[in-house]
Amino acid sequence: MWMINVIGLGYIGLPTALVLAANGNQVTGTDINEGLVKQLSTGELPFDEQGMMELFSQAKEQGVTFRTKCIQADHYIVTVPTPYDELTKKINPAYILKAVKDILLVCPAGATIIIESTVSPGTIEREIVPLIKQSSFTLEKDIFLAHAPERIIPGNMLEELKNNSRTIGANSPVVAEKVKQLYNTFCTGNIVCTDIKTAEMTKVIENTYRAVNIAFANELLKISNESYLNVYEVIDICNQHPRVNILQPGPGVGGHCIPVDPWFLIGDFPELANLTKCALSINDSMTSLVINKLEEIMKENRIKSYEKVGIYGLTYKPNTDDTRESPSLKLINQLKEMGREVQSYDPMLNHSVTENQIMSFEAFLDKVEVVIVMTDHSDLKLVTQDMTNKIVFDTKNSVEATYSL
Ligand code: SAJ
Repeated sequence: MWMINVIGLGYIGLPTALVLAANGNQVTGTDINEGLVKQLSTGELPFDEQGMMELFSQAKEQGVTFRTKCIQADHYIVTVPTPYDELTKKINPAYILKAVKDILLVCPAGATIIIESTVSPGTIEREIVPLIKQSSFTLEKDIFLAHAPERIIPGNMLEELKNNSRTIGANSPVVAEKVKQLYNTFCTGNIVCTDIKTAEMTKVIENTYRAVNIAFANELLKISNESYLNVYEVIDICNQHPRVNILQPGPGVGGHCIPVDPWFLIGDFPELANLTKCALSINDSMTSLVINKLEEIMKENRIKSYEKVGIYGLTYKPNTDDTRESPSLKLINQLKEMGREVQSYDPMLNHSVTENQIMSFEAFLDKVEVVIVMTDHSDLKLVTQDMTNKIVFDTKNSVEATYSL
């Protein structure tokens, strides 16, 4: 049995803490958010994921606990956010540094600190190693470091946590092997061991790869529109080729990872990461494309008031309640800056995340003439027939619509 303290109980840390506990480890989850710790201690989950309640019950049976402070443990797993600096676009490691400092105040000699948070290549060497050197511990003698970047996707987290292959980076093969054994307590996927900097690089690249490929699909959409071609048909046909797999265009890229991680590369290598920089600007430009198309639709249908426009879907992807960096919220904000207020609705949200958000679908439909589909929730298929007398502008190619992107 491993004694583990997971620090940062967000979208990654919480499921990780629960799955470790459910698989027989002694786990304490730590978060600075007192409210969250209270909520978890009373048996309530802060967000929903398929199978999460059942996993929570198993973890509780195995004695998982929650605290606002780090505790003494053999292994620390750091899953705090790593935002980027708005100005320099470089990684802002403040949360990881705070977590590691807190750990160093309580950890016993022999402990291993595993960073799961995404970091740009070289961050651990540059930022975390000096913290350990300043402490009373000697690195690689009585404190060990590893990087185990997470790979799970919101919406299918628990499946992916268990089945995905993953990477463990440690500068000593012995440490890597030990951390691999820890992850083997719940992960059935292939676990590859490498050094820390390679592990850091692979994680950032995985998300950059996806950002660049989505940008290609988005560029293809613009070119196809200009050529009066159906981009979805073009992509479908191209993807019949055994070595072609083009992604889907859409109204922009959301989530905490794909629109954020590539900036770490651009921030560190501004002269070299040109393709990445261009890809992100293409993805960002999709908001304006939606607005231009909306203007055309309104003109064509003689709709004057933006109050008659409603956005269906506020989350960044279907069937979750996750709105981080959501293209819908970017669209609403950009319209607002232009002095245009629109309505919105999301069947996955029971709390308000923006102004003019209507909580009932009927009330939403009553108010609007144009529905912009921004997220293809499964619920959409069930309500399509209710929208027959509306102008439907589908940015996700998911329903029969009057207009597509
Ligand atoms: N999107 C498109 N076109 C596509 C696919 C996605 O426009 O063909 C958009 C989505 O609508 C969404 C955004 O991209 O707005 C991102 O969604 P996603 O489902 O591709 O990815 P995330 O951000 O939920 O999760 C990613 C995953 N990384 C990769 O697939 C390489 C996940 O495995 C990572 O764990 C996660 O980032 C992370 O935390 O790094």
